[in-house]
Amino acid sequence: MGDLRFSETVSGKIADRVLVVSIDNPPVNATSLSVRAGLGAALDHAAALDAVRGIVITGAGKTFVGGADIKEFDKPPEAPFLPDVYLRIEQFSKPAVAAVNGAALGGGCELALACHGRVAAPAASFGLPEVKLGIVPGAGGTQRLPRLVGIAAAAEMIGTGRALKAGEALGIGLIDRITGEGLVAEACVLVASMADGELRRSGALAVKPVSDAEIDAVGAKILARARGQAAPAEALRLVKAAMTLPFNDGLAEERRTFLRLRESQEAAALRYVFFAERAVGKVEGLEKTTPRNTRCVGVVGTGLMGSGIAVSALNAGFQVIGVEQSEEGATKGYGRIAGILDKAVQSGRLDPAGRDERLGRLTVASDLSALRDADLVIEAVFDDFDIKAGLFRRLDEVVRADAILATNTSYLDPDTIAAATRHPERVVGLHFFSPANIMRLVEVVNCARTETEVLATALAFAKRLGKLPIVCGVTEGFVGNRVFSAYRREAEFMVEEGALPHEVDQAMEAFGFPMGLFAVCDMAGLEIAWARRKRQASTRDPNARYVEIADRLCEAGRFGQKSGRGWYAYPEARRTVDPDVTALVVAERRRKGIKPRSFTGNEIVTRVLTAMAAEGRALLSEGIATRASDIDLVMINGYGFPAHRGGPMFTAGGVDT
Ligand code: T1G
Repeated sequence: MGDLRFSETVSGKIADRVLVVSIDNPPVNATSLSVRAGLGAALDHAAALDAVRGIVITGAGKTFVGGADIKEFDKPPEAPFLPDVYLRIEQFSKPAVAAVNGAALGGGCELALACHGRVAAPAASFGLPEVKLGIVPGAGGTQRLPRLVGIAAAAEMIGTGRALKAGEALGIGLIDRITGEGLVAEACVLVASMADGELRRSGALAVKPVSDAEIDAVGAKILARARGQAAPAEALRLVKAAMTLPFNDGLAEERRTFLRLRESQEAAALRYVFFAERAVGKVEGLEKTTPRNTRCVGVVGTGLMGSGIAVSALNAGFQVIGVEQSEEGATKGYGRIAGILDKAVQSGRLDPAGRDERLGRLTVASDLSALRDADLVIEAVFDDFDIKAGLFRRLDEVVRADAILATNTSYLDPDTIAAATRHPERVVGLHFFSPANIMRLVEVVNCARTETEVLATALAFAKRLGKLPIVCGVTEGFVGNRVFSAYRREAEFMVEEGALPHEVDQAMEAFGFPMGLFAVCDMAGLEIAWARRKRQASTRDPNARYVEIADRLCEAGRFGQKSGRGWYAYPEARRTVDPDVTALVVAERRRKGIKPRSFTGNEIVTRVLTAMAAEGRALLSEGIATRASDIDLVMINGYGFPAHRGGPMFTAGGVDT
């Protein structure tokens, strides 16, 4: 941008006696060493020129500054250090104004906070997402933000790591103004207006004290969601410390905490997850493939899964045609989808205009012929082979030759479903997770005959839904359910050997899972898995170890929460350890002549993780999964594996971090 070069990534130019500094460090203007050095040199330049009455700092491209360079976190920090550069900006004798053109996250938001004024474009956003990386802001965020916006707002923002849009940032006093036109020019005007006045240094502002009760109220929700992670609690502690510690002491304590957490296993795990998520879209063999254009999406079956899928597609701007077996079914399906949108309006996540606009792109018919112009058709009907194969055969007759057929099956073999059609090359698996309008994960199943362009189109479609698409091959249960089955198998082995179901669940919940395995099974219902086990009985390897406790439960009519009892009992819907289950387990051990033993929580967790990782390695060696990190992302985003543990493959140490 500018004709003045301060480093490889920082340049500037003087306009109307203001030094306009631009950070240009693709892809997200991260504050790597070159940026830190460049900002320092820009300050030197502005300080040396009397003609310069202030500086404006902005970012090149669509991002202001995406934060510190996360790739540098595995290396020792190098000077100039970010806190020092920002302290220089804050202490600068001439006004410094941030012209925030896009995302100002982490160190980017802290840069804006260190300036004496902040002007934002409407598309700008502000966030301190460090807790999502297992760390805390390390360049003044925990001490400057509370001084600017108040303790409670700062605690909420830093504790959750959520990004605020420009409007909300203006509302809480984080920025001074929003301008649609001439962002840098507006920032220069603000510099000029400050030039002769007292500069507003965030660090020097008084902190309005709040009661412990007020900050604990904000903290309670954050800590509950943290599930044992260290960073959110540390972030809250530092924000609270802003009320008692002098600014520089607060900065020093923040820096110590940041450097300590940066070395932690949790931070290493969350960094791994960050880059793993950015890798999912890079699929070997698809680099040069252009996805087909998808505008109109068909969803056959608008029950629990289908209605969620339809809402996801509507939220992403697609035209959606749902199909049910009857007029009555179609009316119900439409009602279910509209109901989900209504709930979003009630919770403030959507405005009525947005709902109406989405419903304007929705039709639910009772005849498959309504799908003749669909670009992509997803089936979400009952998970039965004959039903799905029959449906695909009929769809084959109805849809355009270039239309894609996707199956949402969880356990059936999509290759055999594809083989039921005349064009198996246009069949792909899109395995959503319930509720499909909420859950980020989609397993994109590359079937034996799936055409490359079809796979690329399915992947692009899932990305447009804002999902985390993980490409995998065909095997029973794909990646997620296969690894989850290994978890269930090992858990049942330990129950047979002496642990009780609630002990296993307690250990996994202490490890960070929101819910233990047996509680999850009760929530999902035990009868579907039972039916599958019975179907598989004739082909099961007689030499393979098989635990029959779950069968005994089902034979006793214990199908889980919906029947009021399963692995647990649910009086008043409260999960309760049931002595009948303990007795049933003891009887099964006695029947098999097993002498029970006790298990420590650590042993339970280790056995489960080892089994999951072993299954993961099998999936990699079979070529079902292409990256260990994909397996970890599936378990984190589909099965509650705590992200701050990195996933089964990461914890087993089988991955490159
Ligand atoms: N450092 C290094 N690389 C980064 C990066 C970062 N901060 N942010 C993104 N990338 C890479 C990413 O890996 C990908 O690479 C490419 O940029 C595009 O990313 C002191 C210590 C800014 C909203 O947590 O949220 O500041 O795959 O696909 O969808 O207190 O990136 O192309 O090779 O996500 O347009 C805090 C992280 C850091 C923000 C853009 N900051 N980034 O989204 O692109 S800690 C964050 C994002 C910190 C200070 C502390 C998003 C984005 P590749 P992308 P996008």
